[in-house]
Amino acid sequence: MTNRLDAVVSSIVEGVRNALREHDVTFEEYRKGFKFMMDVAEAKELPLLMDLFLNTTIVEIQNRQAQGSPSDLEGPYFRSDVPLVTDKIKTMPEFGGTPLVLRGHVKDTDGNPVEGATIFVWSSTPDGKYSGFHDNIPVDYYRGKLLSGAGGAYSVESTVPVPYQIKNNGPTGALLEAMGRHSWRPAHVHYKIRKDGYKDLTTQAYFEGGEWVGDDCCEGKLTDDFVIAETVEDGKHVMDIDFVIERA
Ligand code: MBD
Ligand code: FE
Repeated sequence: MTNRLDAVVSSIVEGVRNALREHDVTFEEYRKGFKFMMDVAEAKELPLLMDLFLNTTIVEIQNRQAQGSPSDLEGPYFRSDVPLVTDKIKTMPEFGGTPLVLRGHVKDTDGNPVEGATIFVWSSTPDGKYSGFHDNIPVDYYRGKLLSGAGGAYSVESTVPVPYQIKNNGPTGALLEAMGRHSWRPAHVHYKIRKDGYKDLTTQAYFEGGEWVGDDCCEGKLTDDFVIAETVEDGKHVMDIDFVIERA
């Protein structure tokens, strides 16, 4: 019997060793890298660092086999302790922001509607912050969970998010800057769809033509499926998405 853990870890170590050899990495550089990892842990940025470099690869592997909608990064800002919302997600008037209606259906892989699925949605404030993480914005703002109703339909109103920048006051952002890379993600809405008997679907949607779409610092958006051409109805932007979830 082969030991999968040994196989995977040995390959990872060998890959890293080859990179060190290829670039004749010195002791001094090695120590800097070491310190960087200690800093990342101390700043609690490990989830962010993993999203930035490796998580997309796992998503890519999963999407190769997926029969339902494509997955995307969960990102570091998911919270499950959010209120049930039926109509409007709480937003802060002082932030302004354009109204955004998120609507569509949840279906199974045979095209049948799925009622009673929980749909977590979360997105940034109109100034690029996440509630529950930044600036003491309470966790019941700019996020919520909905239930799909008759015909698998869901609909809720929030505000249009903006591109998100990984701040360079932490080690991860500082690394990107030192590498000469940008640290922007295109504006996006996060979704997690959960229903007993089905696999969780964690994904994101983007705005067609939006800044950084196709040039995401986290290399998200592995598929064009959820780059959405919004429509505008009565001054409200509309992001209309049908999600297909797979039986567990
Ligand atoms: C985000 O908002 C995000 O969604 C990801 C994947 C990484 C950093 C910030
Ligand atoms: Fe995000």
